Amino acid sequence: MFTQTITAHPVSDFAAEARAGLLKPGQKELPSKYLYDEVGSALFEVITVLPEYGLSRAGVRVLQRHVHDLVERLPRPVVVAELGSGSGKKTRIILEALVRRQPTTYYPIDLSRTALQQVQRELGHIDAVSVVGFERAYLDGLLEVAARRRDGEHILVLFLGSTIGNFDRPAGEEFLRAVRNLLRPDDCLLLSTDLEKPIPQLLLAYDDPLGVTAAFNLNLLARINRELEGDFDLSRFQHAVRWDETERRIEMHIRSRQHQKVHIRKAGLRFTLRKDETIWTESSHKYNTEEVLQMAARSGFRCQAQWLDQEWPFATSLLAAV
Ligand code: AVI
Repeated sequence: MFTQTITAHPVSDFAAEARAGLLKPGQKELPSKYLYDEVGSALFEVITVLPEYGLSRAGVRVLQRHVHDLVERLPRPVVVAELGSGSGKKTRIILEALVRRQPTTYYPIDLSRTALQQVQRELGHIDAVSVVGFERAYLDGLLEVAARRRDGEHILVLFLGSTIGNFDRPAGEEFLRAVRNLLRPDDCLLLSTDLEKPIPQLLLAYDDPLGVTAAFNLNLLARINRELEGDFDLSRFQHAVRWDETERRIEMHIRSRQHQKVHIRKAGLRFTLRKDETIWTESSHKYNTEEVLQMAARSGFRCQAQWLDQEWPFATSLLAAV
């Protein structure tokens, strides 16, 4: 076993991004990446086991059923880079199958040090797997993985959990293209996408009766209070979820229950919210299988296989760089 973390010291731009989003004319916004501090990541882990949120279990089922087919289709030798480190459950399925074929280096790439530490605890004990975490933005980390590749070695990039759904569609495609540009022909991308399903089912998945997703969302305001000396009174806000039919996405918002003023000292920001005004915190786009193939082709990949979950419509696609 070998584990290592390559750390970065990025200048915190949380204050600047929060300020820009909250000063936006029209719809106020906060970037969804800030949902994942230590509290947010722990709440997200709970979301993944909620009965109403079938997405994570679908991703696990697809891998459990098809991992041998997946491993057979990979070029060799291959190192594994993961964009976002997740809980390690899905990655474990892949790494355990892969090490039967070859010792494997696994590079989780995540801005969250806590997430990297967790994945190292979870996966660092698999025999013949070396874990080298990169505390970086996805593309910066992947660039470093590519720079470390030895002659003849291929890269398998994992982008699981339908994280691509949190990008707007054009930005998601742009991101896939940027990933492709860091790869060589025959390197692979394993891409998971949540598929369209009945709207009431989706609304419940993002507004669960236990209120875990609400807590996950409102934690963003609590985080601003903790880290940026904000004075959000959480009792004056509520979680709100809507389906946008045109964009085919779930939107998560935080609705102001009343007219109120907020001060965020470290962002140098004072602003007002009207009653029922919302702050948009996340989008979660839903796809169809054909659209995933087209998006992949336009970004420089050919689809080698696409595996589906029937219980909770969900696709995991193995894409090879052309
Ligand atoms: C991480 N991401 C794919 C989740 C999603 O479904 O969009 C985040 C999430 N937000 C609320 N529940 C889950």
